[in-house]
Amino acid sequence: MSYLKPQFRHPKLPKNKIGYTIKEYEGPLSTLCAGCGHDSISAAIVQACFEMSVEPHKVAKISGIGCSSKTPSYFLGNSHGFNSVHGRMPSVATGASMSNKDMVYFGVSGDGDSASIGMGQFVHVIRRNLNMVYIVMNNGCYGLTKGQDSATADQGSKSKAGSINPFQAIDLASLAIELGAPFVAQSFSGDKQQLVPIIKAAMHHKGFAFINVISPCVTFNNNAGSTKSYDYVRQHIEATSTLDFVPEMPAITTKYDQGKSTKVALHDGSIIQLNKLATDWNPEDRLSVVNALQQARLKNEILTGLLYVNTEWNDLHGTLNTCKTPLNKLTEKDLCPGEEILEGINSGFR
Ligand SMILES: Cc1ncc(C[n+]2csc(CCOP(=O)(O)OP(=O)(O)O)c2C)c(N)n1
Ligand code: SF4
Repeated sequence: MSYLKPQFRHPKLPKNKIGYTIKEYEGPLSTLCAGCGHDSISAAIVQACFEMSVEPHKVAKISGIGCSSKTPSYFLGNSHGFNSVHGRMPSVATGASMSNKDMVYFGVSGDGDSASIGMGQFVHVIRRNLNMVYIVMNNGCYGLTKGQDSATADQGSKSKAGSINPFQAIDLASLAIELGAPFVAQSFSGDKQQLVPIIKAAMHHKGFAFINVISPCVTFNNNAGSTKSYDYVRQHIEATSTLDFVPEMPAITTKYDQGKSTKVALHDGSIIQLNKLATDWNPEDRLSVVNALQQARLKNEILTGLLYVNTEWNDLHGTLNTCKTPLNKLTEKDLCPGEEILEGINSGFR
């Protein structure tokens, strides 16, 4: 295997709205195992950022620890990144976002990173509705430490070593919906066609956007008996919808109706166009989504697509009424506005 990524690209690669080719969004060669689902998710993030014409320096990638958390080293090489501590990505993302709300924040985590050591951080970042895209690359095991079962491994599933998992699985998508996450999607690393528009919609959603992506670990959890293997997922996947994302259109307020299609308008006028496949499911009704997820679980199916969306909720900046200007853009005059103004502020507290 070569450890040098070829630099050559076709000279006529298509350019996006800001004049960049996809090369500007790629990163160095991945050192993950060949065939790891995580690399496909990285490729989907690169594609989504290219298509959204986001300026790479306006993106921050923050991760915890694990093979999944290593991936930000291999995509968006011109963006900011912070590979933090196991399970602590959300608090680092919160700090970064509080100091600069003008960036797109990608939080990248694994099922071990989010559903065990980082569970406390996961639930609280949802509760606070931080404006970020939170991606869990979910392989049902701790890949980096050689494949121990994680808390999302399904009860009864078999590890490569042959042991049966006796514990119930934590369903991160259901949990996120229960906790009030305003955007929850689920996908499969092998389905770029579905994943790319989901990531684009999540980037434009103002508030917490959670994407649980089933991402097989080819080295430790791709065996018969695993419910996170490529074969199992391909046989049990069930899409709620197909979707398309249309950025910055004039606001359309059409509501969901009898037909098979739903349009969801985001804050900036962008549109998520959903073509419903599941009949008894409404992505804007929490109860309907919880029901659909439970039904799927009973049938051992993995429901994918944009599961739930609510565009009405205040994100953390809105709730706290934070300063509009990124802290690094504040001048000395902004920070020390003078005695008179300080006196006015102080008297407001008396
Ligand atoms: C505080 C701490 N505890 C334990 C570990 C060991 N450790 C490293 S990665 C990992 C789990 C990774 O699993 P997951 O988040 O699912 O990522 P994957 O490697 O499967 O993508 C663990 C337990 C650590 N690095 N730090
Ligand atoms: S050990 Fe598993 S999760 Fe880690 S890089 Fe290899 S295939 Fe991917």
